[in-house]
This record gives sequence, C-alpha cells and structure tokens, in this order.
Amino acid sequence: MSDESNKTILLSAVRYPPQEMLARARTFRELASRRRSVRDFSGEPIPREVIEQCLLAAGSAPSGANRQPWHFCVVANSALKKQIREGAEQEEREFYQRRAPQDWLEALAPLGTDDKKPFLETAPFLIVVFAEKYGLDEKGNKLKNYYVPESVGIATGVLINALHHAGLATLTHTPSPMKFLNSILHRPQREKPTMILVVGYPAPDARVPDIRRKTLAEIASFME
Ligand code: IYR
Repeated sequence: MSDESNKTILLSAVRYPPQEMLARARTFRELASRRRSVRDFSGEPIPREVIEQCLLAAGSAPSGANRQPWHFCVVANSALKKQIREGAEQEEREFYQRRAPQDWLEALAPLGTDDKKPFLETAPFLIVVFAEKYGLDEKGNKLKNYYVPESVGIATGVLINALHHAGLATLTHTPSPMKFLNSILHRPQREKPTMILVVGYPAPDARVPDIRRKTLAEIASFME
C-alpha cells in the first residue's frame, strides 16, 4: 500500500477531569431520556439550517470501511409529502387489516397506532433514510459496502439525538414495504429506504403513551 492511501493525522481529543466527565454523562443521559416518539406534529416551519447541521452530525457516524453508505432525502414539498402519506397509508392499511399477525397487533396496542398517518403531511420535514446497498466508484463500477444496516442504524441514531438536542421532535416511521419511496423520490434501486424520520415541533396538545424505559440492570451487565 502506498503512503498516500494510508495517510494519518494526529487525533484531536478532549479529556475531562472525572467530575466533569460524570456531569457531562449525566447531562447527556437526561437529555437523551427526555426524547419521546411523537405522533402529533405542529405545522410550524423550522429552519432548514438546523436540519443541515443535524444531517452533518449524522454523517459523522462510524461506518464499515468508512463507506458512509447512507443518503438522507429531506422532503419539505407539500405535494411530495402528500404522495408519501398516500403510499404509506396504503401499505399500513394492508398491514393493520391483513398482514400483521395477532401478536404484533397486541404489541402495538399500547402505542395506539393505526393506519392513518396525518403527520406525514403536517410535519414540516420528512427525512427519508436510504441505505446504499453498494456504492459506485468514479468510473461507475460497483463498490462493495460493509455492515450497511449497522452503519445506517448508527447514523440514524445520531440524527435522532441531534434533532432532539436542537429541540425538535421526531418519529421513526416504518411503513412496510417501503419501495414506493424510491419512485416518489427518484432514488436509484441500489438505495434501500430504511425509515421515514418525521421532524418538527410537537403539537401544543401532543400526548404520548405512558411507557417506561428498562433499568440499567435490565439492559446491561458488568463482568468485573
Ligand atoms: N409501521 C406501522 C406499525 C408499527 C410497527 C412498529 I414495530 C412500531 O413500533 C410502531 C408501528 C406503523 O407505523 O403504524
């Protein structure tokens, strides 16, 4: 391997004294645990620059072989949002009326979801997350991607927290199947839609299910 392909730069890292580290960890945990999936959005506009900054944060996620195999399609256009709502509601009707097994419907019951997705038109922005199955080099040849679902999942997680940190509400919406999004948004077949992130301010009277999060002991084990 030539020196050029293997260039390194000095890591620029910050280090905090233990007390400050703990305070920062607590502050972030408090922020993160206030995030809720919201289904009632206000139509109030939000600045596009905020979305841009959050997308750049998402783009800093680690990815297999640094391929960055994601594409975020930001939809603000009302006609496109309407088409997306129609496409999603069509799939959701099938899901709720026919495809979903009873156990799945029972698992969703506490969330109160159904096949109606008005938020897809109300919210100012829909960010459709696409996973790039393979890339293209400068000559148009296929370039293999690695750990694509993991990489895109991590980037989406960063995006959700960046938006939440900026004071915006989100919903991860997953109509299934989602192929209809490629045609509406003119994305190539090598990109697979993974979810619609609905973004905006919550409606003033927004309500959320009364759920609880698992405790530390339930989600982690320390092998000391
Ligand atoms: N995609 C459907 C169903 C749904 C599935 C899961 I898993 C959820 O956590 C929530 C909803 C919908 O969006 O209604």
